[in-house]
Amino acid sequence: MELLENRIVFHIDFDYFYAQCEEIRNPELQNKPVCVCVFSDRGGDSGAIATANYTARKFGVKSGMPISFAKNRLVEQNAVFLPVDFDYYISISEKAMDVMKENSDVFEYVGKDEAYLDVTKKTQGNLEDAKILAMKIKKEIREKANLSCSVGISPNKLLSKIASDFQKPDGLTIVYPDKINEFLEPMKIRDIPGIGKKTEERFGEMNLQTIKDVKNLDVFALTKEFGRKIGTYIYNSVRGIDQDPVKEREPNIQFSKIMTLKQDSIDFDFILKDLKQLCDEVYEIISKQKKTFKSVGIQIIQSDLSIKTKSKMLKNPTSSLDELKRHSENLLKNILEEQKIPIRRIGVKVSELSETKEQSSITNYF
Ligand code: DCP
Ligand code: CA
Ligand code: CA
Repeated sequence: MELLENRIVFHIDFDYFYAQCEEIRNPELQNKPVCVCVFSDRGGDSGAIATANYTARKFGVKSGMPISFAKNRLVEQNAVFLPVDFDYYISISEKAMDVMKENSDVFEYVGKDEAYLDVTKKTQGNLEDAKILAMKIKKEIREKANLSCSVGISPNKLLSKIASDFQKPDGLTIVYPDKINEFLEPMKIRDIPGIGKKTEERFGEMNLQTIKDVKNLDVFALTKEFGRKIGTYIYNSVRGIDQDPVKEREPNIQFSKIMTLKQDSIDFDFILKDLKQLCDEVYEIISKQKKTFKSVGIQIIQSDLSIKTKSKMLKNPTSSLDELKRHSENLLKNILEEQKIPIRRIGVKVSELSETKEQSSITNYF
């Protein structure tokens, strides 16, 4: 068997992703605090901050915070609050993902703004070559997608994930095999991916704060406290041990189906028939692949061939055909309200996909 300790794994994560995309679209935003918001249906400022640029973060704005809190923290800062635009972020993400894919032996897509790359063969296991490759990837992502990202380099996914977060934004952190303990020990337990607030609190009750502190517990104590699976995970993680291979996984961000109407039309009932059929077809694909979706969109191509899209972010992920039809129907109604040019083609899209039954990722246990 190949020695897993001799691997070179990158974790690459885009910096303040949604907010950076907004800055790319409108460079004037760069010097201002920028908050990207998920506004809820209730209107006004109800909803949460998806992310904010680093200027806004200086004022304490964080992902998940209510929009009204963020507004309070940013009064008189000339801050900008924008609604999320997933389609746009995905188009930028795809360009950057292509760069990473081309530059890896094995490419594992994790989400819109991050991926793991196994580059052991490409770099012949040499960390200096790996550093040069990482700089090349950063440069190419900057050129092709205009995007800054942070890279973590180490022998495994766990350490690289922690390392990519270590010097953000625009970071590049290498964890050399003989410096693993030095790197990990001063960190908070919470810095281990998958360790949530509850687990941190339980360690707090035992008066353990840092990763070094946790190393005083043997594997029996840990499994007794957290169960075999999580206990072993923590035991290994605090020692920088992670055997999980980088698994080939392509972005699977969205599914869509599109068809041409029998004749150009702006008639709701006429178009609805086709729309429902498209929903059935999209549903068939995603149910086969056991996916849930959290966003529904429709696209129309008008008789002058120009394109319009509308989408709706749902509160919770779902795999229901009824919901897919209901939301698509509403979006169609919505579009037709202001539609003057006849529609030639119509499409349905689901995105924000996840596995129906979350895979056995450790994070699910916390
Ligand atoms: N996101 C969200 N809601 C959250 C957390 C994140 O909608 N509670 C979205 C917006 C982020 C994107 O996911 O731009 C990526 O999340 P990250 O945790 O990687 O954070 P950022 O990329 O925004 O910032 P950074 O990686 O620079 O810390
Ligand atoms: Ca990020
Ligand atoms: Ca991320």
